[in-house]
Amino acid sequence: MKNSSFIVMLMACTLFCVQPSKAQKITENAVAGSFPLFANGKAATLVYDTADAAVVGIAAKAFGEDVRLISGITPGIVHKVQAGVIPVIIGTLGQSGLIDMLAKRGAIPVAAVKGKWETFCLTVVKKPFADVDMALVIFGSDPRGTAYGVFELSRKAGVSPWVWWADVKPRQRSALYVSTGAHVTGPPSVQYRGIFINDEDWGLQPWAARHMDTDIKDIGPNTYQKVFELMLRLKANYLWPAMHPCTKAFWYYPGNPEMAGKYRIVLGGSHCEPLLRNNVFEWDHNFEHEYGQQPGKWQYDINQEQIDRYWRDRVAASKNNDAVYTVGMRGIHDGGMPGPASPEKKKALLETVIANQREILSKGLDKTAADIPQIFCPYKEVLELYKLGMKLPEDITLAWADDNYGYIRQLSDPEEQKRSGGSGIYYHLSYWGAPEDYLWLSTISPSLISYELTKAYLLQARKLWVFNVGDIKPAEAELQFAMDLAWDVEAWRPEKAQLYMEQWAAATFGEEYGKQIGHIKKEYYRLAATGKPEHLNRITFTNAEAAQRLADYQQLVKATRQTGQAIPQYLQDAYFELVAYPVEAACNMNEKILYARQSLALAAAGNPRALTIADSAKAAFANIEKLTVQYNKMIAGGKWDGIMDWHPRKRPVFQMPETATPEMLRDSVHISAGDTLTAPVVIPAADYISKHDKEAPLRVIEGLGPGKAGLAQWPMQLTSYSDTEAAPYVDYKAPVHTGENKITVKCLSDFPLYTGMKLRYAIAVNGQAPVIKNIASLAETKSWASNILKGYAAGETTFNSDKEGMVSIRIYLLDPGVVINSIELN
Ligand code: REL
Repeated sequence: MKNSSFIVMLMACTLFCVQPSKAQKITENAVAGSFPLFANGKAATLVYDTADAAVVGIAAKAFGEDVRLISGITPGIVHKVQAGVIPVIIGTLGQSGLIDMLAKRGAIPVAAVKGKWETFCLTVVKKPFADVDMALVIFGSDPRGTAYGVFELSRKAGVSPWVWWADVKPRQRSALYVSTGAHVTGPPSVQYRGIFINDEDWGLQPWAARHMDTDIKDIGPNTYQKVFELMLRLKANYLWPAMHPCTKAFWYYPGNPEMAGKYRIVLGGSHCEPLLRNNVFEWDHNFEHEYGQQPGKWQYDINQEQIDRYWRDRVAASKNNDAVYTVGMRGIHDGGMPGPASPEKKKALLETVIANQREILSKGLDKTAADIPQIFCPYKEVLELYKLGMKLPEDITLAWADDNYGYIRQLSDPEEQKRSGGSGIYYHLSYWGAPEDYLWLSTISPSLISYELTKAYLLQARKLWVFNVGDIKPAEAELQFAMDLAWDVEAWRPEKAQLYMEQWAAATFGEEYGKQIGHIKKEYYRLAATGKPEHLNRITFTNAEAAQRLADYQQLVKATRQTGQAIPQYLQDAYFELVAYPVEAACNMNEKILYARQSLALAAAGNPRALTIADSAKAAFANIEKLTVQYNKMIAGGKWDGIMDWHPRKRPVFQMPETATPEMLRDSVHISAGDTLTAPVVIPAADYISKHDKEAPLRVIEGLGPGKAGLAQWPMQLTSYSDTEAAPYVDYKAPVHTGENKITVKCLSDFPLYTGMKLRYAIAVNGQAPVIKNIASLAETKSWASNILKGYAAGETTFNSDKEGMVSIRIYLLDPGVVINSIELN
């Protein structure tokens, strides 16, 4: 190319090809060239083309309402740019005439957005049209991208995604301006990011029946409409709908998939709901109504024709929806697939099922199977079949599951990482099942979520992340974290995750409360990491641990109340839902269980204080109910009536435990009151004296695992060391006594990265030969159950000392994935 033509092209591009620049600021004061969203009692007019996808209009209207909440002014919504009006032009490339016109004129940075998944741009454009001075343009690569762009502006203007779902009212402002520049966001780190509404029996279903879909008394289109709006605000796109027997199937109400279509939500089904069929209702209860005959057995080798027909019909019905289809087969609900007893034969049957399902999909949707998004979720017993060497077409996404408690069972090995369908994750923020549920409060920390999912991302699990969110409430903050991470995995890496809640609280309640609420959340997660409130009756604590735990919880409640007093009136309901209820409820649960135990111990020793302590336990029990009545009946004008249940499934932990009685003291009955050990010496893993980590970096990750922090190979190098020769290590000093010393290394209760890997550390005391320990749990075993309840896995060694004094302890981290939390001696 000649120099002169190059210069002409460059000039043309400077004039007509707008380049993206840094993010705009939203300010209350006008700065040069900024765009007035609203000012002087007037709001900019929202403009979108009616030819664009429905979700664009939906987002524009929701945004109009957001502006009204902040300013008191309802912006006009029109479909053509009008002379003299200041517009916010909203639309999708290739679908909005207005946006395409701006693109043609080179007024918006098209190249940075076009053809990308869910990508959007916010840009202030001068003189977009001859008779319009300036416009704010929000345009997306696709309709969801456009909607995300609109809700991104809402968030920047101070409207929380929880504006409706947790009553987070925005702060009123007299003016808001958007600074100049064009900012492109996306594509997201993970393609499909979603939620699974599960175990809805004690919250979402009764509440929806009472307040939202009163005509059908179920979770129906009105509820889903709100769920979908929330999802768009959180930049989520994928749903496994509610599926318990208390709810009729999502597809039973035609309004549900219709609504999903309008909101551009991609539909799916859980691990036991292949091809979008909900079997508990549709096979077990509604088949006869749908087909005029009995379904027969849910067993593929003897009832294939019927089952195929049932799947075929749903695939046909789903033609107009975006969907990621689950393939495979389990029992009607959450059990193994009926069929041959031999695992080999079962595996072969499962392969046949999947082959036939792909044919059904291909014929039903008139596409080649490889072009239809599908997932296979090796959940529980299915993982064992998969591990037998099951053949799975490579375009199917492998959706690896956690162990239901936040630890991912396994990820793709180097061969699996080459699959064209990639892999994804099914992860729990809430769970019903053995060894014990946690359906009430949401207590999983951002640090753990980030550690597990960043690790998954590193091993290429980038196609789909779906989170079991129970009833959505009260997992609001954790869900928002999960979605923010799925959108941008770099933003909240494990080493930064501990800071998330401070930032979240500042955005939700105001800058001035960020630090305090961030600290409250941090403590809340730390305490739950060594015993979720729902698991306390299954965990023993030493007397010292119990006393410390109670003191910490009471301090936390004090801080929560103090901050609560400062929170403005208009955010009180939100504060109760998002901060105070979980903290106070968790504290009361600890008081109930631990005071009850303490009262028995005191009674056994004949101490009359036993009765006062028993009263404290009973008061804590009563408080839990009182707080829940407040949630359901008193806040937000009764809007949440039915959403919160303090004893889902009436598990024993929710009952009032036995406490000391006057009779016990009178008769000096001696009863076992649990563990009364004295406390061990605890050395937090972060307190090492020196570290040697040239080969593989070791790093302290705050908020990960029991205690304040975990020490891990991070950033993860994916290298295992067969011995200690070249492995990274840390050194500690620890006191020992004469004779045998037990040394316990407490670690995150995790799994090896993938089949064939281990989870080993090595320990060497006072220069002795290192002892290698593999702390990997085998899911569903007794030791795994005990580990996940108490919050750690432990490796034990002994050291014989001929004198009392200090010794050196060296710990080598041999495998990626090992996280050390503390070294304890007694
Ligand atoms: O994926 C899950 O977590 C579920 O399978 C379980 O939580 C279980 O099905 C539960 O819903 C009980 O019915």
